[in-house]
Amino acid sequence: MFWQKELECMPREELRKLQLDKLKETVQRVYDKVPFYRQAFQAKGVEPGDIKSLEDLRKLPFTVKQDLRDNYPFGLFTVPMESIVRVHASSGTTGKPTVVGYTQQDIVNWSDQVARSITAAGESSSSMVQIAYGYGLFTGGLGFHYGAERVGATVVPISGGNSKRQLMLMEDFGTTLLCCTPSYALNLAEEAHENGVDFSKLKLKTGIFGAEPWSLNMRKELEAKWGIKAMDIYGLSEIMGPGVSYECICQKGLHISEDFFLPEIINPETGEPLPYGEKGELVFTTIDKEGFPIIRYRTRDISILHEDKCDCGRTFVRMERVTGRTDDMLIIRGVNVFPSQVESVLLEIGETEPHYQLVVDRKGTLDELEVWVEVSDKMFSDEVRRLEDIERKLRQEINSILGIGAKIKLVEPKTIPRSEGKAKRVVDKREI
Ligand code: DLL
Repeated sequence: MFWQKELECMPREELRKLQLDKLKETVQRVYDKVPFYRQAFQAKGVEPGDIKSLEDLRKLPFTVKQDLRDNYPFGLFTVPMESIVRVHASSGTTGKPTVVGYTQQDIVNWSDQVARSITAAGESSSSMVQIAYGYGLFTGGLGFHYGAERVGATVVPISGGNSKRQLMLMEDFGTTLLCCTPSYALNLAEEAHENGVDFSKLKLKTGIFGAEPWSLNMRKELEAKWGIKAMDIYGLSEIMGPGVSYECICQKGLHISEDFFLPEIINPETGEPLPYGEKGELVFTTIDKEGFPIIRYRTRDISILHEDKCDCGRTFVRMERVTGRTDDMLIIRGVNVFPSQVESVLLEIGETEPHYQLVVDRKGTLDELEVWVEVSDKMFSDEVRRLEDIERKLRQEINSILGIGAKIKLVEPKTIPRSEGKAKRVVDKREI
């Protein structure tokens, strides 16, 4: 068992003391070692000595993704390169990737965080863990790998893709825990079905899914299809990787490893911190990272924090599942639309397949939203009336949830590209 009870269940007063000590140390260190931070602090008229309480955190400037790019590749590291044992990077859509670095101790801490997540999901040293997150510069594969080894489980480091092989090993090795993106888990379930895999013979018990937004209805779908508990895990490379927060078996939000990270929710427009219970953009400060500490990093992810105690006994604050990113948000005819809202409707109605894509285009001056969604072979050969009925139902429901009209396009099975990692939910053809 890997259960850091003394930390994960620490009384909040004690935790706050620990956090403040660590915050002060981190702030002093970035100020001393990283010219970017010294300048940013000076521009805001703040010095390390001004941090006397956790509330003083809000005096510090934010860090954004562009700051990482401007200091590419290693400009924000606080230790000499000889102390860095690993780098990861995320590609982003344009230009240079953003690079992060870890010391030996950072890797130990990160492994502990992922080990906590695996334990909280109900898995243990007797688990057979199939890691189908991509290995490489992406933090998913190696992050889970070290965490599962830390738990003492048996690791199957298969990486993403090659579904037939995934399924063969899952059966032959008796995988109990599958780690991958929710969209790939869905894709695999479909292939298993098509290949006549006998689900009742599988030993699979748990999935730990993350790296992209997924709705509660998608959770239900994955739990039913596989006959497992589907747990959410959140993280980002700038902060650490997977395991920044994780679900326990209560499945009531994700516990943030608060002995390592200070979370805040801010109003994305004004940058003002918001109280617990209010929705906004997640911001993290790392307080125990050697290689690449980061101050008030704006994640662009939207969530809500809750401080009330969880039935599992953990005292760490919980964040609600991330429903989208401020930069994933589509603005269609002035209305904010998140792909996860559409996903939720499709799965709620349940008459189509769970594979979908939002296609946005501009006709003249007007934005148009099309929701492409697959229907089964059998349904495709059904009466036209039936298909029209489904279309109408979806149109009405999406209209009432989003507040804008969308065209529904029912497409044949396998029309929508399958993902092996993060799914591409939006095709935006507008030229703005
Ligand atoms: O996706 C780390 C990770 C790997 C998390 C495996 C969980 C499992 P990045 O590639 O840097 O890191 O992407 C980070 O992915 O800011 C969110 O927008 C999104 N994301 C990650 N986990 C979740 C989740 C990894 N559980 C970005 N729900 C983050 C929703 C998520 N979005």
